[in-house]
Amino acid sequence: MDFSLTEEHIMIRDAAREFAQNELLPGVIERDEKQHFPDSLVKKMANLGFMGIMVNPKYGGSGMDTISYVLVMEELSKVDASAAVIVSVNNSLVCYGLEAFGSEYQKQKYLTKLATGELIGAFCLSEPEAGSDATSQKTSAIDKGDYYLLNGTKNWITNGGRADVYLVIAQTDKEKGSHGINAFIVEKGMKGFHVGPKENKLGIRGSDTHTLQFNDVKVPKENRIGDDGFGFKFAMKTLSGGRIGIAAQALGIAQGAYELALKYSKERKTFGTEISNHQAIAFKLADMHTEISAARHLVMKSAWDKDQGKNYDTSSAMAKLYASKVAMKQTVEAVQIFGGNGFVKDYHVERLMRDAKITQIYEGTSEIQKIVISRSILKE
Ligand code: COS
Repeated sequence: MDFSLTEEHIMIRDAAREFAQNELLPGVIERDEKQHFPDSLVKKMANLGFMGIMVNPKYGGSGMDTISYVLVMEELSKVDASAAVIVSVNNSLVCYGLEAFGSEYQKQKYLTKLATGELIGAFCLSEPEAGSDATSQKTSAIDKGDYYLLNGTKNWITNGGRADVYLVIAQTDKEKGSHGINAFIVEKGMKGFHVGPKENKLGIRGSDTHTLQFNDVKVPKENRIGDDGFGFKFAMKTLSGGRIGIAAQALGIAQGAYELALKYSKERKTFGTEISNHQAIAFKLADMHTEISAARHLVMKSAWDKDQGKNYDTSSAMAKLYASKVAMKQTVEAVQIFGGNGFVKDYHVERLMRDAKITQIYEGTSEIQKIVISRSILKE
C-alpha cells in the first residue's frame, strides 16, 4: 500500500489550490448571492486543463488519472462548490461517458471540444417523476429511420442553461423496461429544444440549474450512444464515476469549512483565551479532522479502483454516501465554531453548509447509495 501522491498529483493539486485561492475566492460570495454563473472562470479552468482532466490527449484532454481529478475537485470545492460541480459534470458524466462509450465520430465531433472546455456539457437523466427511479423515464425517443423524435421534460439539470451539448436519456421502448432506454447527444439550438427557467437554489447557487423541454426534437441516428438499449447501463456506469466527483466535492466542502474553523479558533478569544483552548472547540476540530480524513480515504480508494480498472460501483457509492454525510455534519459544526459570525455571509462557512446539502441528493441520493451498497454486499 502506498498512500503518497506522485509529483504530477502534487503539481495539479497545487495548481487547483492556487487557482481557487486567487481566482475563485474573490467573487464567490457575490456569485452565490446573485446566482451568477462564472463564465470567465470556466474559460480559465479550461485553460488549466480542468474541463477534461481524465480525457486522452488525442481528444484534447489532460490525460490524467482519477486521483488527479479528485484532487482538483477537492481544491475547487474548498472555495467554490459551484465552480466545482460545473467541472465535475463536464468531466465525469459528459466527457467520460463519451470517451468510454461514444463512437469515433461522436468523440471527434463533441469530445474534442468538451475536453478543452470550448463547449460545456450537461447530463440529463432526472425527470419530474424519474430521479431515483431512473428506469421510469417518461421522455421518449421514437425511432423514425434516420432520426429519433425526442419528446419530454428533464429537471434539475446542472449546466442546463450554459451547456452546448446535452447527453439525454430517453425511453425508446417502454415494453423493454431498462433495456428499452437509450442515451442521445442533443445540441442546444436543435429545433424544439427549449431551456426552461433557472432554479432558485439553497446552495451551489453559482451553478446553473434548469428544466429542459424537448418538443419533437429530431436527433440524428448517429447521435445515439452505444448499441440500441444501452442507455440505462450507460447512465449507471457513468454515474458511478460521477459519484467519485461528487464525493470529492463533498470532501472539499468539508475540508474548506474545517480549515476556516481551525484558523478562526486560533484567533477568536472568549473567557480570556483563544477558543481553540476550550476543549469544547478542540474536540469538535478533532472529530472534524478524523471524519474528513476517513472520507478522503474512501474517495481516494474509489478513484484508485477506477484507475486500476477494478469495479468501482460500490466504492463510489460508499465514498459519496460517507463524504456527503461528513460534509453536512461538519459544515454545521464549522458554523457553530464561528458562532454569530458563522451565520453571516462574509465568513464563508454558512455558504459551505448550504452547498453541502446537495451532495446528499444529486447523482443519487444517500438512500440510493445505500441501495447500491446493500445490493452488492447481499449478493456476495
Ligand atoms: N453498471 C452496469 N449495469 C448496471 C448498473 C451498473 N452500475 N446498475 C444497474 N445495472 C443494470 C442491471 O444489471 C440491470 O441489467 P440486466 O437487466 O441486464 O440484468 C439493469 O441495469 C437494471 O438494473 P436494476 O434492476 O438494478 O434497476 P433498478 O430499477 O432496480 O434501479 C438503481 C437501480 C436504484 C440503482 C438505479 O435506478 C439508480 O442508480 N437510481 C439513481 C439514479 C440517479 O443517480 N439519479 C440522479 C440523477 S443524476 S443528478
